[in-house]
Amino acid sequence: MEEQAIIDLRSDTVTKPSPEMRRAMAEAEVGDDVYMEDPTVNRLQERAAEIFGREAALFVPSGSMGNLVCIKSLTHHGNEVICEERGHIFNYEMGSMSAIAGTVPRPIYAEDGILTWEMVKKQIRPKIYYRAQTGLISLESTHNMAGGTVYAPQVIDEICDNAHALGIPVHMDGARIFNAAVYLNSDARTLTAKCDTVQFCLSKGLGAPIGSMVTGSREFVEKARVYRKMFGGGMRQVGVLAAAGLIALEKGPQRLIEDHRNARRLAEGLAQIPGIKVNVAKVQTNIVILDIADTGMTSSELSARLKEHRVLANGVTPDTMRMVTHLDVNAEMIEQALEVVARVVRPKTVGCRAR
Ligand code: TLP
Repeated sequence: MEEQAIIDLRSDTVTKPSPEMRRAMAEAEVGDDVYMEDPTVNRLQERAAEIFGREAALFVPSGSMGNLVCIKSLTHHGNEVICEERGHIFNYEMGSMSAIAGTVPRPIYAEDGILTWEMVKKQIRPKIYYRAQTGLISLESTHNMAGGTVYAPQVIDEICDNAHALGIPVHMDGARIFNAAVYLNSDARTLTAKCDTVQFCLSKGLGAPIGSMVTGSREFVEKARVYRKMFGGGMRQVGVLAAAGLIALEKGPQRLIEDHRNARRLAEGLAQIPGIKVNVAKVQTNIVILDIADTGMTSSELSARLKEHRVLANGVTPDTMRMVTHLDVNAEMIEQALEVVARVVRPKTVGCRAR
């Protein structure tokens, strides 16, 4: 019997470049991008700026560096950055907003990860010289660890209008902004129109092997280019990667709807398995967060058991796990994964774990 393929639900970062991307990479026209002479990178940057309706864009090696150059470009040392408590910039970027940008996170917990102006305004520091100043508000859409949740455009606009009236810029960690756009049947430009800067990833659901873009005003991008170089992110004949990025940007968004469909089916199936709790109604895009507390296993135990059956998924906390759909997981694999989970979470283990 043929061995079952690995079903990798750890993240949409695991996607592999398509044959079309590999061909484009092999044939890419290149130059030295530190001299801004790589024609493929220049094309990618122009296209990203156009799609987002901005003056300019910059190719960066990762989403983390993209967020960091935005934070660094928009703030001063000692400033506070308002963000959501489970947000990526606060939890998964190695403390770089403090270690490198010299800022202090001011996290706020929000149901579903979605901040509102009501919540944010209470955390804005008064304009008194002896208090650290609020330098930036950072939003995340979709919100990864809250389960791929999406900001309604009015909520973003309200935060931006009020923040701008106080002279505070707003950054969008839009690693998965195209998933948000697909969910809302809108477009990335409309959703982020009022944000000062946007970071989005080419390398997640869009399918490129590497890379993110930051976009905003020309003045911002000039600063961001300086900081990218300072952080070691100046790249040379990187058109080989930008070529894949261009395909990701043009073709990636169209198929995200499939990932969303698969995630919903996954959530529905998981919700039927005794011991697993999933709020199916809250699954909007390609991320499913499941509560496994009643399975009698910790997330690392369950991860290990699933791996024995060639299904990969990571824990978020001991009691919760995340499963992410993407272009290398099809509907059939979702059904197979559900069978594996149902087999591994045996009813007799349910409720057995001492809590
Ligand atoms: N997220 C990764 C992990 O780091 C958690 C994942 O598997 O989802 N913003 C958001 C909202 C992200 O989800 C990520 C990556 C990033 C930024 C950073 O992107 P990279 O990994 O390119 O630095």
